[in-house]
Amino acid sequence: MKEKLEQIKAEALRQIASSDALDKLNEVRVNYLGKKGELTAVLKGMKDVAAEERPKVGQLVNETREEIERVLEETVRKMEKAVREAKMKQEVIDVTLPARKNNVGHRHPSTIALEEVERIFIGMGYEVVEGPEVEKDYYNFEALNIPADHPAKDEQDTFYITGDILLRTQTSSTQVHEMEKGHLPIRMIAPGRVFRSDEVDATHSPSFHQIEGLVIDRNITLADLKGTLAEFARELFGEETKVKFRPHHFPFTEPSAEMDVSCFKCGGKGCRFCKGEGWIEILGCGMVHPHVLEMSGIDPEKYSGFAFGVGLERIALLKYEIDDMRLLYENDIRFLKQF
Ligand code: 2NL
Repeated sequence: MKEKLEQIKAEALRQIASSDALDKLNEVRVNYLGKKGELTAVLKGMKDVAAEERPKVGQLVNETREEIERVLEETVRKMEKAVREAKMKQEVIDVTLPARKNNVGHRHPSTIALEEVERIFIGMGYEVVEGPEVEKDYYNFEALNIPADHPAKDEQDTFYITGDILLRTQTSSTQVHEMEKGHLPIRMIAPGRVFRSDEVDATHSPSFHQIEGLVIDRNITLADLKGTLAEFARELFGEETKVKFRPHHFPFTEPSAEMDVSCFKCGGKGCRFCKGEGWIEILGCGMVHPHVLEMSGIDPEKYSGFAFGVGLERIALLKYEIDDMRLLYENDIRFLKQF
């Protein structure tokens, strides 16, 4: 019996020594110390041992079990430590490595200018409304009092899709849709892409962006137009900015004007930037023509309003002192990075 136990112990220790993974050690534990293990089998065979021998054999079995358990525990601890150390070595962070460069993009200069204009008008209680780029002739021209024989309607200037459907040349069409809804008063701006059949040069593009504004309420006068647009100019170009209105003509407003701002480079003295004028043209505006109100179902006896239109690219070029509009469309990263 003693020999049998020695043999079991030797075989168990040999298997422990040759185990190269934790689950192999667990296999050894099950095979030798488990309920159906070899040592348990020996204990079960005690009934065949003479009664006076049993305590001695029992003690021997226990000693064998303890020895196997001890070696097994020790080997498990060593192996767990080795696994932990290997993992730590693998996961080491080299804090001296250069950081990976994080290339964050930013807004296009035209977008910056648009959001600035939106911020100013939202601050004065205006709504921002968008509309379709493909329009009926009626919304782009007729409802704005632009007669059928007006030169702007020429195929030379406007992209027609059919005789009656076109790419909008101004965002006024969005404002006509809004007037037709009949919810008054109206205080809105309509930013968006517009199209004109122009050749590309430093100041022209067949597709550019416009922001139009429209206010309709009772008792709106030219004083409201002047005060609003003067405040807009001060917020956009600085508190010192002065404005000047020159009479003009648009079919959709009466009276109409163009607004200049005092040059924000020289303060109005005249410089290279304003070509010695001291003033820079910035937008067109006027009191909404009574016929335009009437066509959209608004009673010009009860309501009046003012409107204006400003080119977004023109604002961006002025604000960032860019001298060629094409730079805004080419998306050359070396140019865009500067804003
Ligand atoms: C410009 C300036 C302007 C308007 C646009 C407008 C819109 C409605 C009614 C009346 Cl719905 N007017 N828009 C008014 C004045 C000027 O744009 O330089 N346009 C070519």
